[in-house]
Amino acid sequence: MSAARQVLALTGGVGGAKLALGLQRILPPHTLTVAVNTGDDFEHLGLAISPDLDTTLYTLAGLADPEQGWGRARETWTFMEELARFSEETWFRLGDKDLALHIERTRRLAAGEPLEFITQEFGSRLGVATQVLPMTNDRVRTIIHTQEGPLPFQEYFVRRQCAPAVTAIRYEGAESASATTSTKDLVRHADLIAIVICPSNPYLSIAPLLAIPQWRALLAAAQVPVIAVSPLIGNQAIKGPTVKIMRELGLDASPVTIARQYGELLDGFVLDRADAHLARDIEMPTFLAPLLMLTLEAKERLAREVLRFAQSLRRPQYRSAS
Ligand code: FO1
Repeated sequence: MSAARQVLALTGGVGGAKLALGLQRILPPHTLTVAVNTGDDFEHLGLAISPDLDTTLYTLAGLADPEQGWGRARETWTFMEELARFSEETWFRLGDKDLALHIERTRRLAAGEPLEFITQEFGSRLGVATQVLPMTNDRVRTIIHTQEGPLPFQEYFVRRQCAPAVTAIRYEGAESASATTSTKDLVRHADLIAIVICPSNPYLSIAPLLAIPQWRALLAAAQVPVIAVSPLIGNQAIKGPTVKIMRELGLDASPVTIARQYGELLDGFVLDRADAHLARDIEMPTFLAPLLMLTLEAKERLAREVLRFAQSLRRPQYRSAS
């Protein structure tokens, strides 16, 4: 693979970042771009928090907490302990090291800098050889409608631990949001070879990006294969509440449902080897690979297989040239 060839990965937080790390490790430096969900972003204690961006940055920099997947490894919690003396707002845990990023991002956003530039600089200061970008510079907020009423994303996910039953999910602001200039340029770039949708939660992590009309148009017009990796193995999520949410929304919790939802955006779908029998129900080329990424080697192996699959697919004929 020549050094100029570029890969674009779309991801949410912890699950998707694992494949992004595998891709980063097998690709030449500066040939991977990761566009990250910002529907989970929120303002907390006066700070601008972008959890999925930070999870991706920390993972690619080798700084993420290995057990929980988000936040910093070897974190200390003095700030939270002191905060608990003065406030009840302790349900969302901000570690001492992590806090630095939130404070600096908040300062720079308030000074009018786009999130894209701030994130690019954080990436280079962390020595990350991958371009990490927000899905948009605009404000998009995922709202979870539940049987108990609408909840902002982090209220649902962290404070309520995904307990309330989901009735619908809205991505506020997505209709009028734009993709970033860097991603628009990349999708039209002659050296782009593949777009990979990571095995992130389709409803919470990938759908906010796909709810941005400009992103859908970019993917539809892309002149390279777009493939997705299943976040489910059988009817089990690799991580998180995907299956619970699918059942609450009345959907069959199966990789087939997810492949059909991505539908025409995709040229191919990667299934776990255990799901070989599902391939016949998926109306596009499929590829079988071990999807559990418990080790660094497993992440690299999946990344290699995913790119090999993408490159085996013929350039989509039905797409109009951009
Ligand atoms: N997840 C939790 O379950 N509890 C937390 O207290 C928490 C704090 C937190 C702080 C910074 C950050 O970047 C992420 C954090 N997360 C926490 C993870 C995060 O909220 C979710 O995993 C994502 O939004 C879903 O992708």
